Amino acid sequence: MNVTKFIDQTDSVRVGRVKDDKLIPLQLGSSFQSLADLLSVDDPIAAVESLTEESPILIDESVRWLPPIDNQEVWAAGVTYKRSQTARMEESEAAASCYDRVYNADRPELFFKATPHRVAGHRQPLRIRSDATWNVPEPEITLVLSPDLRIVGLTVGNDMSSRDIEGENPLYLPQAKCYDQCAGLGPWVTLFRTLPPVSEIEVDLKIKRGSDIVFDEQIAASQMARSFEDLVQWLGRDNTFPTGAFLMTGTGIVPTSDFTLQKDDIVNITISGVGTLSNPIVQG
Ligand code: DO4
Ligand code: MG
Repeated sequence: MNVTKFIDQTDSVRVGRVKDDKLIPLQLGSSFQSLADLLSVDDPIAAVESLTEESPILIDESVRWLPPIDNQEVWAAGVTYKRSQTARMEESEAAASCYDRVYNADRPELFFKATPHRVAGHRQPLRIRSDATWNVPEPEITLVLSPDLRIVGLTVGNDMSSRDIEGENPLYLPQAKCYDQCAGLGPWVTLFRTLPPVSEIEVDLKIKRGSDIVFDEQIAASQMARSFEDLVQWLGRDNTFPTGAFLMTGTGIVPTSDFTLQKDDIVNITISGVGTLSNPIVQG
């Protein structure tokens, strides 16, 4: 089951359920006042099914998607795939041993990625920093966590990164990662009672420039060096999330060092069993 947020014809923010090619507005009531409320209960699927549905809208270009987030924090894990480890070690001699050690350590790299106002939804622009020259999207399976840190669903995540800033000095990581429009989430949250086996999940990144596809690569989630559950238990150590959280689980796809994202590129990220998140890129 897929649930999301969008803006309706009266310019109101709504919660909806996506079924095939239809977006079905849901009537929230006193028990559930937001999407985050639905994601917080023991059985979010049953909670969504209990809501009154309005007339379905045919999904076309006119749908105004919003990211499926309310006031949760967005966190991210890093260096969870071999490819990320080698790319970071190439990018920065100074930090190479940090990345090498974290890949093999018990404790993962976890960092604060974004507050909701820095997050873009489906078809909304993502930003390249005006002071950055080497930028990439990072396509990441993103865990949707309830306040008690159960994984209630998955969404598609884009952890936009400025590799020149990150590579200059590892202490610049928060600036390379966290700025306006630095995170993509959506188009919806796919709710699961039982998550699909990791062996069945694939991540696909395609970057379009004009009419050309200038980057096209896939990675199997089974290449991840850590489990989702392990990342979540580290995130939850002495750290509470009263309204839940989103956790990006790291990238296994990093373009070669001669590639940088450009203004007007379109980044399409597909996670099998979830959907495709598409964002145009802006700069300055
Ligand atoms: O330490 C750098 C960031 C790593 C990251 O974002 C990733 O591996 O996805
Ligand atoms: Mg990342």
